[in-house]
Amino acid sequence: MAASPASVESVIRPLGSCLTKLGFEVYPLKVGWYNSVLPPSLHLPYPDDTLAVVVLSTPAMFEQAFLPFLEQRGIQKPCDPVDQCVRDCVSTAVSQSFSELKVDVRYDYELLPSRKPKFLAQTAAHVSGAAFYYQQSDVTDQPWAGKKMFGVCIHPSFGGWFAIRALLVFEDVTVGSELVQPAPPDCVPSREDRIKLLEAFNFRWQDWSYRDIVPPAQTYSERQKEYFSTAPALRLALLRTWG
Ligand code: B12
Repeated sequence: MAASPASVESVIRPLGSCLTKLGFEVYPLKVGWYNSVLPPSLHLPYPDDTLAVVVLSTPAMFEQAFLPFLEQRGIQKPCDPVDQCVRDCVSTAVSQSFSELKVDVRYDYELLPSRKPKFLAQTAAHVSGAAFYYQQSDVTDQPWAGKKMFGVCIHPSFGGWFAIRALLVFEDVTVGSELVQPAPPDCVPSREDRIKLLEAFNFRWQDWSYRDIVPPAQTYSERQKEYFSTAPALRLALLRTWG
């Protein structure tokens, strides 16, 4: 595809129309927005104006994509079934919509030979405007006395009830000033709530409470919660009990 002002729309529209109905969301970004906040060892090896798209799963993905996927395909060991489903949905959308484009698809669970993640999902979500990434450094006068606290993204509609699944880099699509970087909505603006959020994410993520730091439009269903709170090694057995 030739670089043109229509490039962003002509990528986002077909991708969105395949993936939205399966419970995903897609957000465009420029590689330069991502690389500018990271050290060179974590850069994506593409020019700054290259178009990329970050893919999130919303609570609906479980019922709209995952359960039908299991029904049709069954369980293919040894891969994680949700990862398999996401891979299937994303690669089908990419090959149906962009058979002529070179697309570098990176999943959240993939590692480089250096053992670093293939992309930093939270940084990508933040710079695309999809979900604010609350990091330790976003809290003034920190109460944690030098302890490392992992950061967490919060989505304006789904709070913490979502996941960041993939980054697609459209290697030959260059975008110019028509793609303006949106600021992610700062839905946890106060210091007290940011402390509450980071403590819930780091110390008790299993109780789901960090996900409700803003009132969510939709949360995971009971069945989805049961699935994700089961240890990965026991999930296949759980799926079998669902028939
Ligand atoms: Co985890 N995990 N994880 N995880 N994990 C991910 C972070 C992710 C994104 C996976 C996903 O959605 N598919 C989610 C978080 C979703 C969200 O943010 N809303 C996730 C989750 C949900 C969890 C768990 C709740 C378990 C679960 O349900 N899956 C727990 C909770 C944490 C806990 O233990 N209490 C969990 C646990 C873990 C462990 C196993 C502990 C490790 C280590 C955690 C960590 O390092 N953050 C873990 C990993 C490794 C990951 C993974 C695969 C990579 C994260 C990583 O290594 N980052 C990601 C998926 C992915 O990204 N591919 C999921 C590298 C570090 C160095 O990055 O701290 O962000 P960083 O630092 C960079 C930024 O600060 C950036 O530069 C730094 C690098 O130099 N930067 C930026 C600098 N300045 C600026 C400025 C701005 C503005 C920005 C945007 C960035």
